[in-house]
Amino acid sequence: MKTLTKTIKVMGIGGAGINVLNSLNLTSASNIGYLAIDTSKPLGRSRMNRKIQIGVTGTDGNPTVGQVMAEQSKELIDALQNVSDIVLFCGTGGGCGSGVSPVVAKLAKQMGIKVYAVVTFPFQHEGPVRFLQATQAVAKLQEYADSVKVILNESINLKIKDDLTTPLTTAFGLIDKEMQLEIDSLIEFVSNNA
Ligand SMILES: Nc1nc2c(ncn2[C@@H]2O[C@H](COP(=O)(O)OP(=O)(O)OP(=O)(O)O)[C@@H](O)[C@H]2O)c(=O)[nH]1
Ligand SMILES: [Mg+2]
Repeated sequence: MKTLTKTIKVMGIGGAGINVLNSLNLTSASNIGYLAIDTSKPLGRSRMNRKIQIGVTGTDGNPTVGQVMAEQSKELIDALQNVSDIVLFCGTGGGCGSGVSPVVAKLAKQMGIKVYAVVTFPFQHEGPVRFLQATQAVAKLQEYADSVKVILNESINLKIKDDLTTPLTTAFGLIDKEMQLEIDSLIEFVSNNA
């Protein structure tokens, strides 16, 4: 049964999150809001009218910096007021998505908001630091969010491994599509389940 009593925030966090947010098919439903969150420049690229810039210096790839920026952001708390459900997404492994997303999920949990996360996990070639940062971010999200869908970038690599000429942007494009499908079905699920 459809209900409009829910107020859903769809949040793209960090570079990858905002890329995906920019390519979503936006619904005009009045109870669904879209929000781009970043700690550095890419926010300028977002076509969302609602944006939160929670830092100016960037994170230098360090999730602890992203975490602190998120914890100090009053705007972030304001954005969670009167929200019943959040669908958040990012690429883990860097500083913004990995640092900010768990803070959003934790705050939301404290406020009684349901959180559904969709995240990517870095390619092996991105190295051990990103791997560790991603692992820690996913663990934190699993602690606070109601559901966490992890899309392994490597799984896309498997699909295209025979074509060594496939550029990274093509791989990211495929991953973005997979994220979009997950996000769309979560929005539908949340909208249709009172
Ligand atoms: N699907 C997809 N994944 C991306 C894209 N760009 C980067 N990634 C992946 O997402 C991870 C995080 O990258 P970003 O989103 O750029 O990082 P960030 O969260 O903005 O963090 P910082 O820039 O380090 O503060 C990377 O390690 C990649 O695995 C993209 O355009 N699409
Ligand atoms: Mg970034």
